[in-house]
Amino acid sequence: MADLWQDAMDHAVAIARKAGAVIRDHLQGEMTVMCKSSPADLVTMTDQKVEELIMASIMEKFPTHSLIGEESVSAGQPCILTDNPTWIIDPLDGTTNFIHRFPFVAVSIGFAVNKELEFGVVYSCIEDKMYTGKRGKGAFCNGKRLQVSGQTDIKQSLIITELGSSRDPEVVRHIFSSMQKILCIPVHGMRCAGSAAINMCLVAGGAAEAYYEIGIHCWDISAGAVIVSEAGGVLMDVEGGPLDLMSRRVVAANSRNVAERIVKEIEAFPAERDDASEAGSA
Ligand code: LIP
Repeated sequence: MADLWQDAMDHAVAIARKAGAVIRDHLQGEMTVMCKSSPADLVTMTDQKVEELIMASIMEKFPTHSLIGEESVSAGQPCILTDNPTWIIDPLDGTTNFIHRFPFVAVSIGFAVNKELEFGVVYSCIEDKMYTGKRGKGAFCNGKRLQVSGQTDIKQSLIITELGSSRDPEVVRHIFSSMQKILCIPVHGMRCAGSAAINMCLVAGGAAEAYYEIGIHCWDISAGAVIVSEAGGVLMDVEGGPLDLMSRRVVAANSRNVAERIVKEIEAFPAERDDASEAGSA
């Protein structure tokens, strides 16, 4: 069916644009910064306000759908992906960037049915870039089709990762050890943009060959996952095998070749699953 979920996707684009305008507006004002799981895992009133705005708008139009949102989960809501149509929302991906006015922040909205991602919308609101991907229909940025890079030689690749928000010395050691090994393959370079969603869109658009991270959440990567795969890229777990949205681990690359080469160098470390409390209560 050609237009399945098109109305939901149109709504996601409209609400992401509206949310992005609020974020841009709040960039100018005073910010109240709070900590979540660590002194570097930050949240602002803007994250919370924008999530409320997005959720209220979705509930009004699609009252039977389910919602998973970063700030609602932080406030104790469950993080469960069921077969019901489910919106997976990061109202402000790149909160640390936002706080420092480092200009890469995004609204990220993924949508899954029967646990399969149907579309993703990432609005990089300072750059005013609207990225979209719909299963079987391609990926676009401001209406222009996206295609991953054709570079499959890891030694000529640019790799994106993040330093994450944990300051546990053991976690930091693993992160730097993986980076050192990848850098010394050698690759052309490594980058951190500070937003998982934007990192994935950069891979989708061919600006980098791969992005990997351990410690992200389902709301950081759901939308980007559709955009990368619809741009011709591949998604994988950091130890190979299929991507598990709830595992807090991701490799997104332009090709299987590059993804598998990175996987050989990544030092995996434990990260509690997004659906851990559900698994525990089952
Ligand atoms: C952030 C991610 C970033 C990651 C941070 C954090 P937030 O999301 O996009 O890539 O390194 O740990 O999860 O918290 O700004 O929505």
